Amino acid sequence: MGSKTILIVDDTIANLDILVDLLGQYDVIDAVNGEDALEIANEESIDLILLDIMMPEMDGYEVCKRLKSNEKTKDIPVIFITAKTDEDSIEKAYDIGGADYVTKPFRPKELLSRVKKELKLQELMKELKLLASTDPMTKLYNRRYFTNVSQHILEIAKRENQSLSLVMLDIDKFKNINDTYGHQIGDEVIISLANELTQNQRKSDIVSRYGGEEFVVLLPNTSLEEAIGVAEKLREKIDLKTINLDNYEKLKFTISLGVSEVKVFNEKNIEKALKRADDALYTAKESGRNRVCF
Ligand code: GH3
Ligand code: MG
Ligand code: MG
Ligand code: MG
Repeated sequence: MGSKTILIVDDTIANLDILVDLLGQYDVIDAVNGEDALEIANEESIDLILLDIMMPEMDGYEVCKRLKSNEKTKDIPVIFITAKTDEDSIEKAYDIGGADYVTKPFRPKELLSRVKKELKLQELMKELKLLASTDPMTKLYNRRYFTNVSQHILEIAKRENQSLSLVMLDIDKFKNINDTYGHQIGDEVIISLANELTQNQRKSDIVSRYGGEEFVVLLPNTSLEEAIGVAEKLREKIDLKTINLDNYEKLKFTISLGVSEVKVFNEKNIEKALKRADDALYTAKESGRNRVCF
């Protein structure tokens, strides 16, 4: 699980001291005002925030609102810790996305237990997100995640005035591989292709398993010509690759690829570009396989 980092925000130094002491088993960072807290949350990797409400300049509610409206900090759980005990304050805290609410003077063991519970929930949430976004066999992003994130990447491309391209690829005559060597070897072929795809990607590229033996790579800041180059390199790499089976047999396979560029300023999502890549992939299959079309 690794060491967890907790950000404590309170304008009263004495309160900070008590909390830092109490949470000694964790890595603790403290902040005496909202501005500093927001900056730290944005720059450091924070697992949980303990947030005072009554602070000069920016109060805890405002800090929480800003945390929740920032993509980078919106998932950090916030436990309010405050002298405000009225119902309306509590309701408001939860309404704006607070995870828990503890009143001062707090009971140390209770607060520690709530902190532990929140960190545990956060851990489970991360696990769930990973499960929901990846394909267990290849560890690549699944189609659902790909569709979500592609929208986000298209918006960045628009904003930064950058090109955006797609490569769709499919293993050639994969049914033959399954029929000849069995499903399990077929799985190994899919996994080894997935590994090649991730090894050859740039950090910003999104590689996803789109279907059974079909993959899509989204290439930010990449023109059609450049994407064709990427696709051709991949095709060659796989063409030259040999998989050594346990029985010393050697297995070779090829892929066909379709490339398209997203019309960043004319298309609302990547659907049309996916269709063009799919059509190009079909052409690659029809014209003999083991080739790149666009
Ligand atoms: P083509 O060159 O036209 O693509 O021929 P193909 O035989 O590869 O045809 P197609 O793409 O339609 O076939 C895909 C096959 O992949 C069918 C399915 O049984 C198999 N398949 C899909 N997912 C998996 C998987 O996870 N593991 C294995 N072993 N096989 C899979
Ligand atoms: Mg205060
Ligand atoms: Mg195929
Ligand atoms: Mg297929």
